[in-house]
Amino acid sequence: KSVTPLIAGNWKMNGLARESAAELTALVERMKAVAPAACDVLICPPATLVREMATLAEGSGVAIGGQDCHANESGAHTGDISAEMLKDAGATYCLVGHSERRTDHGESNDTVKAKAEAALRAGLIAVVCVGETLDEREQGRTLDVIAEQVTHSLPSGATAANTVVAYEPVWAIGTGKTPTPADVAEVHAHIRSTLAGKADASDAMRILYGGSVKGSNAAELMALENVNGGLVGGASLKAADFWPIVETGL
Ligand code: G2H
Repeated sequence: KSVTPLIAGNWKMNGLARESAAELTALVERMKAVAPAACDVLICPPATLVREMATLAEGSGVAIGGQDCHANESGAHTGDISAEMLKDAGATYCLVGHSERRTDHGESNDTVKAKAEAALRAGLIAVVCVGETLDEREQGRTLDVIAEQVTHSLPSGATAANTVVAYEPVWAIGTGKTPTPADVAEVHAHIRSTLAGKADASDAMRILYGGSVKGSNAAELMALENVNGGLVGGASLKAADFWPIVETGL
C-alpha cells in the first residue's frame, strides 16, 4: 500500500497519570527502537493527560491527540475544550464524531463537521469517525448511512494530509464482535468512492477501521484494501496489547 498507515489508540475515559505515564513510556521505548517507523502512531488520552503525554512522547514518533473538541476557539462553554487548547497542550490530532459522542452527546453530522473544521483551523489533523448501528445494518442501510455521514461530517478543505476517516460499526465497539473482512472491505471501498470529489487527494486519505481491534485480528483487518490503519480502544490501554497491533503497520 502506498499510504502510510496510522495506528491510533483511543483511551476514552481511562487513565490516571502514573499508570498512563508508565504505559506511554513503554510504547515510546518500543517506537524509538524501530525508528523510523513505517507507520504513524497516535494515542488519544483523556484531555487531562494530553500535555503530560505529549511531553513524554516528544521526538518518539508517537503523536498525541484529543478525543473531542468544541467548534469554537474560546468562550462561555463550561466543561468544553477547544482545538486550540489541545494544540497548545501538544496535541497534533483530534478525534471528532466518535459514536460515543454522537450517541451520548447527541452530536449530529453538522456538529461533527464544525468540530472537524475547528481541528483544521487549529492546525490539528481531524480523525472523523463514522459508523452504522446494528439496526441500520440489519435494515440493509449500512452503505447509505456511511455515505451520508462521510458527506456531511467531513470538514470543508479536507485533504489527505489534514483529515483521516475512521469507520467504526457501532455494534462492534467494545463488544468483541467484528464484522467479517468482506464487510469491512465493502464499507471501506464505499467510503473511498464517497470521498472521490469531496476531498483533495482522496485516494491517499487514510481510512481506519475501528471496533474491537486486537492483536489476534489486526493483521487480517489491516491487510485489506482501503484499510489504512486502525482506531483501537480497549486494546490500546496497555502497551503490551497495543504493540502487536502497531507491528502490523511496521
Ligand atoms: C471503537 C474502538 C476505539 P474498541 O470505539 O475507538 O474501541 O477497540 O474498544 O472497540
